[in-house]
Amino acid sequence: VDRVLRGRIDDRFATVRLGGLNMDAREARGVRRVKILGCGSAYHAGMIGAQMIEELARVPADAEPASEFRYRNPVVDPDTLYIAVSQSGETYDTLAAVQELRRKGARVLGVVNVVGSAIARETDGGVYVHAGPEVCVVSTKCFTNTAVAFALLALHLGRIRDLSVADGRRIVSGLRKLPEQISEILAQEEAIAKLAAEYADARSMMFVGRVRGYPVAREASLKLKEVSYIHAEAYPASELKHGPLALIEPAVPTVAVLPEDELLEKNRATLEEVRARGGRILAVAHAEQEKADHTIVVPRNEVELDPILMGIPLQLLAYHTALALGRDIDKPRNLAKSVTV
Ligand code: F1P
Repeated sequence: VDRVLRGRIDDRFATVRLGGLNMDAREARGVRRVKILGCGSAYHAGMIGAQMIEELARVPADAEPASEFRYRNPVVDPDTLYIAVSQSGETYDTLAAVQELRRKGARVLGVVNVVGSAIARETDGGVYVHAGPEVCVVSTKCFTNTAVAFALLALHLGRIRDLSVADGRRIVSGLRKLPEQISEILAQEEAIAKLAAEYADARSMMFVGRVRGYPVAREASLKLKEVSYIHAEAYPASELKHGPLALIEPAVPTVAVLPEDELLEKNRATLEEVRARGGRILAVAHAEQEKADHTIVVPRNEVELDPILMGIPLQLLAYHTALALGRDIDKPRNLAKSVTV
């Protein structure tokens, strides 16, 4: 995270320098919509990015799996800024979406880790996330750094368009706190390993979150699936009552992501619904949750940055669950480093 922030923040003016965007202020003001495309963890980081861009720059934004986008003959809109996200920069579905968009005259930026990769070369500009090599197949630090890169991009667009200096300062000081806070979370590894051993008997796991918590829930469920092979579902918390509550029982614990935003009370009500059905609950929150069986407490920052912090303990949870089950974490079955077909 230090690396993605380094040299990019101007504290005095609460602005960021993203030289590689190749987009001047006039062009940035002309963006009417942002569409973010990626696969797997990159798609989930893109969901976080879309929320940040809506919140901080007030531009309508959404994310879609690149693999879906490329097959559905999408309407390509000249006033939409397209952003392709990829750790490897080689994922074929994402690359194909970029090539198709550019053929149709769209502006496409990349948020990419590997410098000089195919997606980095094919896009009009972008932000490198500087996460270093992902030594294992699954994306972890790159997911976190991509979310930070999106916070920078959202701040940049926001300062050009709508965001007040005061809000800019608030976000900048939050970004500055991240590396130390992440170290605090990593220092809880032993306790998280114990929790992982406790929940490793799960038949399936349910991950829930609302708005800022939802992309984190999705990514946490993907991480668990990828490395532990435990079946996991992720739902927006309000969708639980539209069917999936039927799955809740003691063998199906719920992991709830609870940012401390205006939805916290609603989220606590969800915990009650799960509890009433006999489900165990592991919460990720900024304070102990009495409705949960266990809480992993993460440091407070600006709520907009919560998705960055809250994903990290759940990456550790997936890792230690896989370890407890004796899985080969660095070579998970059926997962390629980059999917190039
Ligand atoms: C996308 C991705 C990863 C996943 C695995 C397969 O890769 O879905 O998120 O962990 O490596 O590919 P990328 O486009 O971000 O390189």
